[in-house]
Amino acid sequence: MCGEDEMYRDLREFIARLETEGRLRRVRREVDWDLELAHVAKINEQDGGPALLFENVKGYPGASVLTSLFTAKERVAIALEVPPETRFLEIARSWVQRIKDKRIPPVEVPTGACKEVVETGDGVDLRSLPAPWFYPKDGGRYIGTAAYLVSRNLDTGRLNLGTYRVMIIDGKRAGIQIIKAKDAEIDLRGYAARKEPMPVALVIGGDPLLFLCSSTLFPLTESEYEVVGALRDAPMPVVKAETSDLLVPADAEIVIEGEIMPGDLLPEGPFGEYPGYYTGAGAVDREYIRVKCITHRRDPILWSTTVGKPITDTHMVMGINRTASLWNDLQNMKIPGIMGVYGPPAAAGRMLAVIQLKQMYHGHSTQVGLAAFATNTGNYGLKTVILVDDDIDPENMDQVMYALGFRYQPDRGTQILERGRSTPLDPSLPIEQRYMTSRVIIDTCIPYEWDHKPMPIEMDAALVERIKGDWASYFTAPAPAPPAKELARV
Ligand SMILES: Cc1cc2nc3c(=O)[nH]c(=O)nc-3n(C[C@H](O)[C@H](O)[C@H](O)COP(=O)(O)O)c2cc1C
Ligand SMILES: [Mn+2]
Repeated sequence: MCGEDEMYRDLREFIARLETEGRLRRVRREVDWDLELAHVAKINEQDGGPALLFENVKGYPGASVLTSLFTAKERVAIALEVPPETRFLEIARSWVQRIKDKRIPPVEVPTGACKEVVETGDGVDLRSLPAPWFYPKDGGRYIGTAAYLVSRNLDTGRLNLGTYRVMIIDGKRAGIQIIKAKDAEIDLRGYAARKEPMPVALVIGGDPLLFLCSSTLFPLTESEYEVVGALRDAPMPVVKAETSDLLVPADAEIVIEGEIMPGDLLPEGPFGEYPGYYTGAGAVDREYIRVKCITHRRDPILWSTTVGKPITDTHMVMGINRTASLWNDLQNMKIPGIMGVYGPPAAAGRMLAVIQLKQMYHGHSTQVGLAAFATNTGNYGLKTVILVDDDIDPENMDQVMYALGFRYQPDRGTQILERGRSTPLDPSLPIEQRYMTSRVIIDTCIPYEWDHKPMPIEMDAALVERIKGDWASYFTAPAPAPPAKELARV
């Protein structure tokens, strides 16, 4: 047990804190995993409701399902140990500062709560866990929506944590959507060359930061375990898996161990995804996990995120982690003058970003726009960068609209780039051609090179100070005395 107040050992400590503050409710009524559970969660989220812990899932005594954990900004802030009212951009700033030039490797411990129950051989059945069926046209029950896959790179030995959706095919097989060039897909290429299966562990639970980081675009060489360590300022306790030398978080809820055989495919999907549409091509043949062993807590909590139209968990999670990782990437490029980065959750933090800068030289704003697309984060599917001057708050949409309305000049301020890496989930692209996208820089900054810049209106600073210092007096002063003489009637 870590003991310090600064971090959550596991999902349960986080749940307990949320519950104490009225930010999580238990659902005790029986709920069907077949659509009902996900629909209750989604309706709750549309109303801005709390996190939900479903304790009575039909046919699954003893297990529960957690949803809507991160649909509210306040709960994201709490997971990152900043005050709940912290603005989104400031939560991201704290993330960027905490991992700057710091990595803390995990520490191996002998055993952990994730091993309370160990199922192998005939005992292995994915359907023994209460995986929800989310939307009517989904291809199956999705057990992995807030899960992360642990894999090892054969060349470097680096352990990767990546969130990729996982659908139950049958008791011992689960389809997984690892999009091309994601870290686990690159790991898989190494095993493909050797014609060997890749050992994997699909994990649910543990410190919520594990999930926030497993769904962040860190460079291929980085281990998410070490970034989580830096964010927590303490090493992540891990244990050896049962069937491989992979390391899994000791305090996880559920660990599904197995292997992926490169090139061996089965249909996965469709799934009602976060762009608000089912995945383009319906069911697609993909690699799948052959499950060998399942370990879990005695009363496991299956954490799930809702997907579909914004704003769901998925949008908030990507909103915060893409904002933080784009900002972190830009910071690593050492470009001066970047004051703030904001990836709005409604665009999942990743299709569009607003970047605030203090221009310092000719071409500075164009440099920042191009740099955003060249980062590890922005290279993957970022389509629109809106550049704003340093007096515009990128998180304040009225101010961004002001900049777009008054400072933006379409011919000068628009630069289109034609061929960038896309996400196959983007519904703005034809279904069969979704790996490449165009991009646009929308520059609302007043040009640096103008000799005659528009003159901004400012109040008289000394007067503002005097008025503020004496504010109450404007409302408490006695009524003015009546005039001495009655005014002559006209
Ligand atoms: C809820 C959620 C679901 C996601 N599902 C997928 C998915 O099915 N496939 C995928 O490639 N990426 C998915 N992502 C995005 C990846 O998690 C993200 O790109 C991450 O960087 C992958 O890890 P990696 O960089 O180690 O490959 C999802 C993200 C979230 C928040
Ligand atoms: Mn990674």
